[in-house]
Amino acid sequence: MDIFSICTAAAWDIEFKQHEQESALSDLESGKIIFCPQLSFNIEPSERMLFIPYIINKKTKNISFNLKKNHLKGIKADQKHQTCLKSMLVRFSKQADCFMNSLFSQYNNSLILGRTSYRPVQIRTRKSSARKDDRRLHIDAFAANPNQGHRIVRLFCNINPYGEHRVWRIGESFEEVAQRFFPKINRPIPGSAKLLHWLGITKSIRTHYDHIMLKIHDGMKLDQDYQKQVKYKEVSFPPDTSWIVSTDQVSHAAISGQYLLEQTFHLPTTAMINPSSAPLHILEKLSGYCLT
Ligand SMILES: O=C(O)CCC(=O)C(=O)O
Ligand SMILES: [Fe+2]
Repeated sequence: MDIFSICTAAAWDIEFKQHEQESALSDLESGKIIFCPQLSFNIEPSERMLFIPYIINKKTKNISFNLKKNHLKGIKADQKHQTCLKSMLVRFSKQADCFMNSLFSQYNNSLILGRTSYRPVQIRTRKSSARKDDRRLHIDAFAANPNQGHRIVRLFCNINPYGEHRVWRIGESFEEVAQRFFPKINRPIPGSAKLLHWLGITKSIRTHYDHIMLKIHDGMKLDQDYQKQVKYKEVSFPPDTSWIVSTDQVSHAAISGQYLLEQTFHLPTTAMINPSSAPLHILEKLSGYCLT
């Protein structure tokens, strides 16, 4: 299977033809990366001061922004930088939202806008625990934020001002990942989901689906032999390009690059045109029971 589906859009407020929408949607759902080589984010001259890696709080991987709450998290900078970053992220988030709802209008506004993030740290030399190390192939699943069967769709935009590409690896298909890791996963301890939520460790109930996805995520990252032996393709995203990918489905690793914008969307599996390709359905087929 081709990894990429090319989208030639050159602006964020574009109207797509029906056949463009249909093929982008079917490609996204089947696990391709929708690559937009002409879709760039315009940095205002005053925003160039944000190209410094140390505005980030040491404990976090990136600076995240919640548009609804108008709240920045993970930043270590003065008020001037914070205000500037906020205004850049508001603009990016709104443009990304507009673009996604137009390209995937078949979802009828079911895409839920999630966090926006700014990633100013060089990935190649970033220090992190194995579980948090995105340089290892993984599918996305988050310990504190259960998805309860919702999909994770992300739009990335490389804004590196020095010509540096974002280099990723793309691993095997979700079916192959699931077949390899699912058989090793035990069922959650009865009552543990409620306890985790009660203790505030998870923000909502960790469903059986979330339990399995998290175990697959950790299993992939912590298995050194798997990381060394599994087949992958290396791909490279130049500055001033954007790409959209279902990161809960597509095995990916970010190898190098600096200065990236990212917008997360969530999508109920029921809103998909072909829900049988969703991790939820693939795992339900493997396990033989309902997971949410
Ligand atoms: O920062 C990147 O390039 C991607 C990291 C990653 O694994 C993700 O956002 O899901
Ligand atoms: Fe990821």
